[in-house]
Amino acid sequence: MDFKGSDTVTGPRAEDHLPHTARAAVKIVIVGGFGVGKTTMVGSVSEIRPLTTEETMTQAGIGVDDDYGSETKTATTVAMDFGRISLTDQLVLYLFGTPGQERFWFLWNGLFEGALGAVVLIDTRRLEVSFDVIGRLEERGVPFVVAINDFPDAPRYPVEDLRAALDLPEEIPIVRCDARRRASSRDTLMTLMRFLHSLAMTSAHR
Ligand SMILES: Nc1nc2c(ncn2[C@@H]2O[C@H](COP(=O)(O)OP(=O)(O)OP(=O)(O)O)[C@@H](O)[C@H]2O)c(=O)[nH]1
Ligand SMILES: [Mg+2]
Repeated sequence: MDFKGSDTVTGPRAEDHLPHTARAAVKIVIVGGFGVGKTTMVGSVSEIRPLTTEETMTQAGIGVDDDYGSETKTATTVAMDFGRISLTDQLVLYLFGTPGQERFWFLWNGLFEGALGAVVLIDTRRLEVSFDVIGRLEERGVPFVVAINDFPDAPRYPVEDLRAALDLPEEIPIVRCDARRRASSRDTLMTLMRFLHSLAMTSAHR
């Protein structure tokens, strides 16, 4: 029977297969406020075609949604982003991007389940939203690094000023990144993995 309009289901592509050398798979979440570049980061770094759940922002959402930047941004994540990257031959990260609009934040709990660590993306034009984001990670005990996604018209504060403003302890890494660039997003994930490794080493020696 012909199902009119249904998509053709194709088999996995060669690049969808896990490298046969892969030994460990880790779940990482990419969090942050509305429009900070979470979907962009998952998309730039993923080696498989990322799964996105973006919906067009409607007029109805304006005023209900955080409407910052809605003149230029036309789509928003309503459930999650998903991607995958092999950081080394042996280590594979599964990336889950959260929705940024506060009305979808109830989904975060499920997304945090089993996550080894998180990247908090921040936009220095709207630092205040990061307090809630960081608070939620702290509540759930998910270790994180902070990545400043540099937008062209965003103020460039020294990292130490941002650390003080966000009230972050010395050991939490803060990096600058451009979520649109694969190398930059990959470096951010490397920083997170190094941080998680150092935490594991510290607790092993206690
Ligand atoms: N200049 C610049 N623009 C960026 C960067 N990252 C993302 N953008 C742009 O910012 C907009 C928002 O990016 P998204 O990836 O949709 O942000 P998001 O955090 O997933 O948004 P929500 O899911 O709605 O919370 C897009 O138009 C991107 O092209 C960046 O590093 N620099
Ligand atoms: Mg998104």
